[in-house]
Amino acid sequence: MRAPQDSTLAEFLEVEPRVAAAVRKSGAVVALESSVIAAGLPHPHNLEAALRCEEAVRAEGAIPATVGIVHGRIKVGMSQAEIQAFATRGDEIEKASRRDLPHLIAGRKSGATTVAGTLLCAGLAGLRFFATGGIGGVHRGWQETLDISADLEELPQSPMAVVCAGAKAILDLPATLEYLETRGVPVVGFGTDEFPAFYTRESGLSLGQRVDTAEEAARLLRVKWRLGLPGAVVFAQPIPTPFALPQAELEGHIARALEDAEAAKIAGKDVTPFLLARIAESTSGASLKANLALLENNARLAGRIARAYTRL
Ligand code: PSU
Ligand code: MN
Repeated sequence: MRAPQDSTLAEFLEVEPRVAAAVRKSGAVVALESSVIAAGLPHPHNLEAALRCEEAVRAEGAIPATVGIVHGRIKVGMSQAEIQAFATRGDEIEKASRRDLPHLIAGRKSGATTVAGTLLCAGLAGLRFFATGGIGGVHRGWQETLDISADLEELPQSPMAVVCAGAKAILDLPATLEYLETRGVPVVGFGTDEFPAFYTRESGLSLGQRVDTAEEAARLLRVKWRLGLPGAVVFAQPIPTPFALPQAELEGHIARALEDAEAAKIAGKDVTPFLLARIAESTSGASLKANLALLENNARLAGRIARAYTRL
């Protein structure tokens, strides 16, 4: 892993001093994405989510580092003011996945990093742990569109523990798991035998790999990386039960969102933000609460796994 003090990288990469110190000392640092702030959630819930996630990581004794591109510089450990700006001016902030980095940095623009973008940027700074809500995946209808999230290409090459609540059922979840299997990315249920589907605890898709404690998760990570196997391990943790949404209701919302996207001819990088916004609108309050609860829960677990890893 290239260190942040690498002089070529320093031109583009700014690691917040406390984050850099923690990476050197214990390694118990948890990266958080900024796409969920700028595009995934409406104001002021996005700001609340971002701050609650950082706090949850701290409560576990780890250091949070929210990642984004600010005026052409990769920030690993965004300031409160920067997070606030992303939360309030989301429409001016571009989506930042792997392919967008040269364009954003060379143009001195700001970009909210997706899972793929965050894994890449956090990896440049030597981070090993990451929490998000849901990973991107293979889109329904991929046979026609070839729409497969760059997240699925980043996971096989980024040595990171990725804690999520599975992926939203707006995606083709069986195809998403097949793709990860092909690319050799372990998807491990945390306290579950099934791949969770973000708002719901179940998807009907069994995983065959499960851990129940942060210590078990840490041991699995150690084995993977000691073996020299590159890439991430996905820990899929179901949404806390009180916040889970009824499955049947959700399917209706998802079907309508997909129809709307097709009618409006949404394509490319706009597909996911469009679907997320539609689902958020149609499910209103309950889905927001659910979203915040699972984000915080995942940040907490990532903090706990990071700490457990340092104790091995
Ligand atoms: N899924 C969610 N919430 C999100 C995203 C996905 O439930 O906020 C965001 C993440 O940043 C993810 C990105 O990395 O969307 C995937 O976009 P795409 O499908 O265009 O790769
Ligand atoms: Mn896409």
